[in-house]
Amino acid sequence: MSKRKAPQETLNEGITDFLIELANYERNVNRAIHKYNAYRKAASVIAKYPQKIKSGTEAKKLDGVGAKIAEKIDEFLSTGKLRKLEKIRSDDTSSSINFLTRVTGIGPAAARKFFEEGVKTLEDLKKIEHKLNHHQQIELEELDSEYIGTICGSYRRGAESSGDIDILLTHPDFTSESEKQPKLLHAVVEHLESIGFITDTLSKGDTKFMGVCQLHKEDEEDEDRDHRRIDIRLIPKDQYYCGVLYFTGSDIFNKNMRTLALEKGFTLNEYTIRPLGVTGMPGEPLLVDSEKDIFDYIHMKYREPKERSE
Ligand code: DCT
Ligand code: MG
Repeated sequence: MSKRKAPQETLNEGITDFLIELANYERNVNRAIHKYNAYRKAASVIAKYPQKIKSGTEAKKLDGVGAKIAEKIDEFLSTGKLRKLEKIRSDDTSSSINFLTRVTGIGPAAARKFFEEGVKTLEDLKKIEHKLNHHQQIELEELDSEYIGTICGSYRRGAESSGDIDILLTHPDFTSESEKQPKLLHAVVEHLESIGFITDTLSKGDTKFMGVCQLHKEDEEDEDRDHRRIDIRLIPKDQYYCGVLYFTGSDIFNKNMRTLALEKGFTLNEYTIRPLGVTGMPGEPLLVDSEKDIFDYIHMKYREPKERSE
């Protein structure tokens, strides 16, 4: 469902965006809560203003827009940017503190304290993870944008309804050669528990979680929730796409594809695709960086998930 903005919200979006960025800077970096409030108030009245603002003077007529903000609006309207913001963005201190405050559970005060102790980046935060509280740790994992996840099974094939939910997860730090990384799986599970999506755990291992989740039915009473079995698997990055292919199915499609692979001299399973030698012995796993790579190896035309019923 797309959340379209009311037209007046987008009319002066350039201005409201820079005001909010300045507000956050004042709160997070300078701890200047009055300035923060002033920028927020100006952003809010401008967002409600039903016309495109053409000058600082015009904006100044609005309650909450003073001379200094009007000046910034003029600068923004004539140059498309703001020197003050350019400076803030390029400043190491403010960008680090702003970054740190994006980890929920780290407020401006804690962010500054971390910064002063030399903790400035995601890497630094990971090193002192033991010092973070539980909530901060979960959000830290979430902030890690390198996760890759795919909902597989009949859902990915576009089925109207699915018996269960199969989620595959990977991260570049986790490969079949690396150490196990159960935390990569557990952080995601804990997050889904904290938002009330996962309701029960049947089993939780290093690489596989089995449990129950609840889906809200949009058009029904709040209490009426739909419970589903959910499996989440953490897969080494180098085996991820063979896993995605397998768990997308269908089972019949998989069987047919494996048969074709064998005819072409490859053995394919949920982990790897390997060439078969003359003796029929499988060789080393082939490099796979997408589902399409697997189709290509066996000279099969790529099929979209919704075309994989058989
Ligand atoms: N799979 C397979 N062979 C099997 C069982 C499963 O190749 N014997 C693969 C293909 C689908 C994937 O695992 C997930 O299995 P299910 O959840 O059982 O199937 P589904 O297609 O997602 O159907 P449902 O809507 O019933 O969950
Ligand atoms: Mg399924």
